[in-house]
Amino acid sequence: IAAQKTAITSLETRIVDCITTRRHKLSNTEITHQSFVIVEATLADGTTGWGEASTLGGPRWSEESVEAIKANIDTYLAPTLIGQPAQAFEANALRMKKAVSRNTSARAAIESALYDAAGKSMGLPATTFLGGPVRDKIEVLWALASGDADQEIEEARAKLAAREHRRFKIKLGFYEPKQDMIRLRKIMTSMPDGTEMVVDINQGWTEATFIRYAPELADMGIALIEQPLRPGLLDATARVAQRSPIPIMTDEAAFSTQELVQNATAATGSVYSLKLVKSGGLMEMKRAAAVASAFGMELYGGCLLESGIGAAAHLAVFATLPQLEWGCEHFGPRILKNDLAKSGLHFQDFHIHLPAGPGLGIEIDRDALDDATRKA
Ligand code: MUC
Ligand code: MG
Repeated sequence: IAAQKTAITSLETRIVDCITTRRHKLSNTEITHQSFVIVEATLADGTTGWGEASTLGGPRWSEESVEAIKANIDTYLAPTLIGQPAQAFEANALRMKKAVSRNTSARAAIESALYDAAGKSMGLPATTFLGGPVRDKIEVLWALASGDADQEIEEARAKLAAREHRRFKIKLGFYEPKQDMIRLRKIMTSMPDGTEMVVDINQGWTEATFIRYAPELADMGIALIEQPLRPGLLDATARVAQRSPIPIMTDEAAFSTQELVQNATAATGSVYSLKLVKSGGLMEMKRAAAVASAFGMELYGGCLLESGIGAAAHLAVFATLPQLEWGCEHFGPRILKNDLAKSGLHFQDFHIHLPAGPGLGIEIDRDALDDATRKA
């Protein structure tokens, strides 16, 4: 009977374009809006659940574009799930894997919507299906990425004053390293002593550039270096990690858990950034966390500038992890002019709080969603 009540009756998709509060620059792309595919799952008892597939700069940060995600969900993924019980999470994940290869963002969005819908239908938070929470708030950092040091200093100071963020991530690699060092030093000398700063190079450096500039990063007290080299450069990244005085975080180099194992075995880094867009689902992201931990890596709760919908799905998993040494970076809801969730997510005292309530615990802002929906 429970299965009938929670049978999936539809999986509706829409593309949304959400304007950001400022330009966000990465080594290989820049954005002034975030595009997502929003999935609305409806169950036989009328319950609905929400999921979000995030992209960054079109099919640039990863190979999926919103147009492809929507087409692949509508044509190949949704039809395999209609009639299945929403809470048959493993079986549904297998069905999706059988229907498409990779398409991780698309599969993760559907899985989020099913956790949300099943949870709401049963009156349980999504975390219950993932082992239950072991924390109810997570330290959350903010990313500085306008490329203008004065603006970045002002932005960081405002976040500190509002007690929203006290750890920052800065994007490097869109300028020459020399220029980036000047920019970074200016920012670091303007921050309170001990401010934790992560640098994300998004594959922008070579091994030689790394060897040349890592001592400067160490001198500035940088806490963590994210994805300095291109994915696939296992040997070079391992050499870099071995000589680096600062821990290296693996991001784009490890989407699948197999890629994570290859990187961990090659010792390319000692921290792993968890993202739904990489793992392809909530369960798989939790498994990736276990694999990384088993290799002795520390964990970082990564993002792809998701709205409150995607952030809540990540938080449901992050809250249940035995370890999450580096906290998370789900500042996405705050960099959108209009977040797609109107309640549930709460930023306070440098932390993001786990939404309470059934499913993902958020309420959708239908006006914001309709306004952002791309017209055909
Ligand atoms: C990335 O590579 O980490 C996440 C935060 C941010 O500023 O960019 C993204 C992608
Ligand atoms: Mg990154």
